Amino acid sequence: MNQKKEKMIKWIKNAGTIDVVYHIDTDGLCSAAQLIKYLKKKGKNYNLISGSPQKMRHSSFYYKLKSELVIFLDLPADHYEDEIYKLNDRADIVIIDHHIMNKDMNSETIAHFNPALDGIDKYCPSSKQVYDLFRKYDWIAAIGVIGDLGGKQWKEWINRVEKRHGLSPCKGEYCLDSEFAKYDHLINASRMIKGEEGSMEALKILVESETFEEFKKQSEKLISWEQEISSYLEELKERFEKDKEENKKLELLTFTIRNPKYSIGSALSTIISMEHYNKTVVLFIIKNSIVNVNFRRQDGKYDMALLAKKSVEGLPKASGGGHPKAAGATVRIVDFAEFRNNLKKNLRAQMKAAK
Ligand SMILES: [Mn+2]
Repeated sequence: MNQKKEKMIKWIKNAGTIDVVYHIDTDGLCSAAQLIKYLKKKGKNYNLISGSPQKMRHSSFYYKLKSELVIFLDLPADHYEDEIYKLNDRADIVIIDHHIMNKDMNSETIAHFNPALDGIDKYCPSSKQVYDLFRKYDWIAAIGVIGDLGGKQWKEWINRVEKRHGLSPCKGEYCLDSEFAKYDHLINASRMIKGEEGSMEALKILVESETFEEFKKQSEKLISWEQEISSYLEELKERFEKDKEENKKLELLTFTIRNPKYSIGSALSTIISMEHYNKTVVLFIIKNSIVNVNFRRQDGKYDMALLAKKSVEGLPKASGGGHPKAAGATVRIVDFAEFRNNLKKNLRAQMKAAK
């Protein structure tokens, strides 16, 4: 880890400009904020590029990366090794990510951080990985860790951070009762309402706030967005309880939403799955000719990343993956029926294997 860190610090020091590619969820934004603060302190120039596993599947995405050093945060760059190696011909690469590892990419010109490589044997969101590298903004890391549902594994650490900032210690299993969790909601809301522009706004506030107190004040402007999202989520939660489809044998709850007002798939599936802890929850969000799918299974009995990945196999222009408890997929509407069959088949296979 130290050698890798030294290499990264040296590359940062020598680079004229640095491309920072980050995932636009709370964990990705909190990872980016910590890194950007470091770059600013060092007087470095940087470009911010928001990424997602979907975007990274396309070669055209990599045209945007023009600097001699590219840092990927909370994005499974090792899953796109062909593109990464091509990019590596013209840039040094740092990958700080905690998705299930596909490949150890470490080399002379790539520094790859993943909990699986760094001797961390528990679920560890990227915000915490970045914090462990720079050790400066614990409150930002705590928001990111809770946002990525890492509160269960990092509760003692979060309690210490809370104490340092004069907050009372959270008690809930995932620390969702923490003061820091509120700011995860605010950050999420800005992305759900305004998309990339909203997440940029949240990132800007994180970067411009030196202390947690400052951030609390600055983020007040996001509150009205959060209120709008909260009531929309409430409305959809009620609709879910009324209209969900249940497959008892497969312990599966599914729900379809057409043209939602905001991009709420990830947040809604997390909320619902917490209330249906021992069920596999799958949301289908249909927009135009595309279906976005969110998979959740909070008791960890089945692997959602595997389920997502397997269920898109053989489907053109589809992708799927993520974490064991939370995953996502994208499929074309013309393949929706086949995808649903795959989903049931693969879930059945996992149940059988678990017995
Ligand atoms: Mn993450």
